[in-house]
Amino acid sequence: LRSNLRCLQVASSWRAFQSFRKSSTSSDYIQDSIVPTMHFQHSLPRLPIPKLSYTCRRYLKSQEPVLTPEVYAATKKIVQDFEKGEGNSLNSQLIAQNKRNKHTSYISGPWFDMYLESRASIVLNFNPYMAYKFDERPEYNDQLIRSSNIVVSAMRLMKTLREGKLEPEVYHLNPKKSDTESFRKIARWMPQSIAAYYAILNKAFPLDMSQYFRLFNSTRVPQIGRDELVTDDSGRHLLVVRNGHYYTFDVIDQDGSIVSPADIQANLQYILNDNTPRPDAPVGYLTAENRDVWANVRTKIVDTSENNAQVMKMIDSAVFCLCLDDTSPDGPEDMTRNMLYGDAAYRWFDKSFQIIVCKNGLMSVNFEHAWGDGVAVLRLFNETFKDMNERPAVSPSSQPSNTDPSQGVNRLTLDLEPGVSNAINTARDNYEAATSKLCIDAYQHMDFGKNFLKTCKISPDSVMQLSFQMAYLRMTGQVGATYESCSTAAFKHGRTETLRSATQETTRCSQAFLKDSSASLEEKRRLLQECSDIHNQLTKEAAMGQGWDRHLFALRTLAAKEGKTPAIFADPAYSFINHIILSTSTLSAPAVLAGGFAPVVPNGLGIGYTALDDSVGCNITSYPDSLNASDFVACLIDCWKDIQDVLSKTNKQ
Ligand code: BUJ
Repeated sequence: LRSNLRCLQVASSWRAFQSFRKSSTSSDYIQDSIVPTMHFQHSLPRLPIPKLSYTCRRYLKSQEPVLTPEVYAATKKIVQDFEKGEGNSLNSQLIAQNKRNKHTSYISGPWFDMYLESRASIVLNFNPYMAYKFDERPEYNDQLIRSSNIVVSAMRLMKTLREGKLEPEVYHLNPKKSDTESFRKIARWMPQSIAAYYAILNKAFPLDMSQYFRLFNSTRVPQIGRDELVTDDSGRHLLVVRNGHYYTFDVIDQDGSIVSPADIQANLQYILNDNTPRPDAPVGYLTAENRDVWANVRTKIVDTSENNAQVMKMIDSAVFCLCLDDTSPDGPEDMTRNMLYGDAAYRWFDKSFQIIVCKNGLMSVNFEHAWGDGVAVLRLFNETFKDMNERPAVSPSSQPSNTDPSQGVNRLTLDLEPGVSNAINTARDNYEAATSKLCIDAYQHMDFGKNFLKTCKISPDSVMQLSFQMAYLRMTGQVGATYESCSTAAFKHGRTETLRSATQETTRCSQAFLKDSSASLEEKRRLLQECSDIHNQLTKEAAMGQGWDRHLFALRTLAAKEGKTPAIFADPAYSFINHIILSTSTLSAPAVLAGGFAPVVPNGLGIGYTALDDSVGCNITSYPDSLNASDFVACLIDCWKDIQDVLSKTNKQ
């Protein structure tokens, strides 16, 4: 019932979202796709529930490298019993429930709950960031120019999306065949009920776009026990945060058109020139608090006055949050500190996304994770970057309009009771304590990249993942539980699957690369190939929804609802493999300068990485209880050199 209700909510929000239509000039759009945005959505394939026997087999395969043989034997017995007994009946229930809920995926509900029920601060624990490359035209990196342009480009994207003119997101396996006009012309005439099948037959995989309606006008609102995602697309204003002050002004006019860029520029200039001193208790810190604490304080704020209730409504319904930082991050560590968290007097972490623009023009997206995943945010990222480059709304010679910005810009003020100010001070102390512990190091290795690895017929991602295993083994003598995020957006309401990249193969290979190993060059080359082969297989499986993590997670959730904890989940080995030491995620897009996230456990590492044509790079975070990020980077560089050495020597032979 709960999941049905949620679906109704989603459907009605989507209808309201689409009803926002109005004829505007073509400069208000980033594109006019001949295939409507949601054309494939209705016929997307459903996320499969893997066979229980496959899940058990895959789970045991992932456990093998992290457990001792004795512990593994005990876990194997528990898993076999689960498969024959309790697991079997839970799985039948899951299958039946899934059949009754054809509009969604079996993971969607539990995954929203996982995020929204967590009471931990969303800062460091959930929100990641992605940084944009600088504009190649230095004069466009001026803070006012860049922020005016990103606002207009984001609004163009919002309008394009809402009017169904945004190209559907499609992963083209064979772009020459399907990323073509003729494919689009045929696809648009296909009835929506079969359009995705047609695309898939052409090796074009349409991706789920159900998350997109939460890109704009959306906020995670703290509530006791479980937060709520709120989308109010009647909001026409932008939220701007600077120096503890919160401002709004309209970026969409009453007719639904984008406000003139000159007016937007004038309003942003006005905010940048505002010298009002920083308040003693900036409310932004609260959005980084424990969620129950924040929920209680927020209720107090809202109950204090009608003005406060209105202010909160304005914040929640704003199109997005623009953070105008007074900093100029210098170097990768400084950038990650600024963009992953920064000064919370310049943030509202609950918004679906914040765009942070620094004094030196460095710009990032920091996003709340409950509503959506990397695919939707990357689309926002890529489209806005492209639009700002190709069709910047303002240029260094543009003059802000001479309308009076004090009429359009609202500085929001809250009536804060002493209890609330105290809560903000505590929130600030907690924030400083948590964020100051984070260690960060990043490195770009210029000696090889995808091009070289492809000539060796080795999967670049497998080399990256193997290098993490090697470095961890060299530093600790152990195999750490490892998570590689993999999108399952090729399925209706798919989210992510975990690719368990620590395998028997990576362990064998990492051991063979230890300094005291007697493995020959050929032996090492063969082991590298084995790692690549198994990694390719695991990648395909995860992307097809054939991992074990989400399936077991759904079964565990189902059992918990009945007050049961089957032995497989009480087994310490299950907790062990889910205490993620190496949390990894990768991104490579032309617009991306860098990105990052914090470790998910105190003794773990957060590893953002990229494999580019001629270089590989990583951005690593750690806490004091774990391996240090910089030590790990140093060891990683040695591993990359050793792998390259073996590959180049054996490639020549
Ligand atoms: O897996 C999931 O469900 C969501 C994951 C969660 N987690 C981050 C914990 C793995 N979320 C994502 O994967 C989204 C992450 C978005 C940021 C990715 C950053 C990648 C940065 C690469 C660039 C580093 C290059 C530095 C070079 C100096």
